[in-house]
Amino acid sequence: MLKSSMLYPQDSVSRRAVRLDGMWKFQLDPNSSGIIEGWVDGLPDPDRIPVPASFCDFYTDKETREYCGDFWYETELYIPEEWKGKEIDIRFGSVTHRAAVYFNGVEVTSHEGGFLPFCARITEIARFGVPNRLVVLANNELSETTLPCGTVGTLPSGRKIAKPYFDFYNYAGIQRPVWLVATPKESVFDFSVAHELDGADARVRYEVVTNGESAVRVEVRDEDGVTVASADGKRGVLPIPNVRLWKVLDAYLYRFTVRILDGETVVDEYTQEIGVRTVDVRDNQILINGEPVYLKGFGKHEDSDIVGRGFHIGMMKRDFELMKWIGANSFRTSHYPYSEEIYQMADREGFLVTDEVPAVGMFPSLMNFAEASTGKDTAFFARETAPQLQKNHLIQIEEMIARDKNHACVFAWSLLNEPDTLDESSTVYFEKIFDHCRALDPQKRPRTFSLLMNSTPDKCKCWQLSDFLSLNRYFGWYVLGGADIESAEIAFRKEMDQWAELVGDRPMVFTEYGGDTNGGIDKLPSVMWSQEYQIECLEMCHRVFDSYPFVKGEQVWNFADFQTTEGIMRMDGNKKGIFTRQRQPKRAAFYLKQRWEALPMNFKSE
Ligand code: BDP
Repeated sequence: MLKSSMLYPQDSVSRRAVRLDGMWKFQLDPNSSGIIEGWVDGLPDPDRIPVPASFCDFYTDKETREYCGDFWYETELYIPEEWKGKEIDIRFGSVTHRAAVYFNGVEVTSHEGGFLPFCARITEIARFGVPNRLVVLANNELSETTLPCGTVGTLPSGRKIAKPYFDFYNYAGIQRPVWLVATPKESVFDFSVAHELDGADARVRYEVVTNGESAVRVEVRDEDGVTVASADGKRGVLPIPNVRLWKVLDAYLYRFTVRILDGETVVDEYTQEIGVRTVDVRDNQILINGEPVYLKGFGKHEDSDIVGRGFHIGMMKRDFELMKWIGANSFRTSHYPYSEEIYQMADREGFLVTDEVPAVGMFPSLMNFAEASTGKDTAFFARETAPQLQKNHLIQIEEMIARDKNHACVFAWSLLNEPDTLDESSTVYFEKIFDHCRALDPQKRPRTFSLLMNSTPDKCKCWQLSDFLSLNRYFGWYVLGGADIESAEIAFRKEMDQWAELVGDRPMVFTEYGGDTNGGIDKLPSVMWSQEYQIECLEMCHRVFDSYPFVKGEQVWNFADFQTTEGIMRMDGNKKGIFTRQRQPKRAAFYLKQRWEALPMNFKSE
């Protein structure tokens, strides 16, 4: 059961939501002495940094950028007198990777996991008319029991450094918006919708959770504000005659309003946009509203200059414009649930989103992307850390589904990225994860996970759990790159022939493929890292995809270059972007645009 409501903050007749973003006090706590020294009552020697943002890339010294351990934030806020009698919360879009929150010196909540929201209820200790002190103790250490997985190293000087089991930089901080929220004592805690189509009509099955017994009424309005359906009660079915469906790249959003009523008086009102659409996987096809869709798009990251993983509304807008320009229709939130604002935009733009939980690094190697092809025997899920890891994994799936379940854009859940699948212990671990997801999702969307190179058809013990298969494959890059690309294609086809024997009626989507490319290097003839080679590598992969009818999607790795841990495999970050980190096209972007604009939405099912 969730500790707090996951509903996105909003103003309504009964609610108020105020952003607390801006310059906050900030201080590192390398000895973890802040609690004993009373920092909960105010930071002794703070700097000031922006919220939301990762703290790392503001600084010019390595120690601060690479800092690993406890760190603190502080701000001051006023609570309006008119809010007396309401429940008051501080809502964090996320704090990476964990946080304890202190309000006026009292611990009000703590939260594990860096990519999902949580609330701190402050009603009892809120002061009106005087400043209130909000202090957050955050921590960015990784371990094998937390998501994502990694460990902490110690340098000779005693300084801790992050050792992620994944390549993206371990950005941390208050990376998403923070809100001060007022809700009535009796309020809407949660709601869900699920859709069925019947000819030209739809039925929206709904369920509302409130914290009281007062009557509930729900209403659906179209984009012109006309009420098209309404019903009384906490659960029921709303018939929408002549429905305008949410379609891929042709979104239509109804407004779904829940009201708690005391007679005719509105006690609470909450409104969210919903798209009416169905999702099915059948006969090697991914079906939206019964119509086959071929996925074109990317694995992405929340990553940009200076603010790191911090939510940046301008960057979000630019990314969607680039995705529309290039002819994409989908993306995966690799490797963690993204900011909520991004799903709202995907709903509006009609993009399909595979929503991924931060289950990455679940493979026993510090550099899984480098050792992907060694195929050595491992058993990550047989370790003694696995039960605790699984507990956290299940909680984060619950929080992710609670947060994102009503988004039309979310058509699938990705439950792991490149985990160990070679040992029986993986199957045991996975089954619980997949069952939990199915049980929690009111729309019973397809579940998948991205298979590492060594999860081959003959060795992988878990692929059967996926409703559609997701493959990460680097033929032509990590495997047989450069002058060997001809052999890469042969090896790729050999593996695909084996899959063809196995997949049955399941579709397959490529969730990663491509190669590192320096946007400044042009070479004739091509060499690895040149822009020309990136195109050749993609072309080779596409030739392979196009020869297998059950391949129903291609999501290139990555949308844009992104920052990583330093290493000999990375030149100031991962350069597999089709766009640079500054969101300008590499040559491959024009090639992809040409291909994707030519592929019909129902490619291979025409
Ligand atoms: C895969 C990972 C991804 C890496 C990518 C790469 O899923 O996070 O960035 O390879 O090596 O192993 O570029």
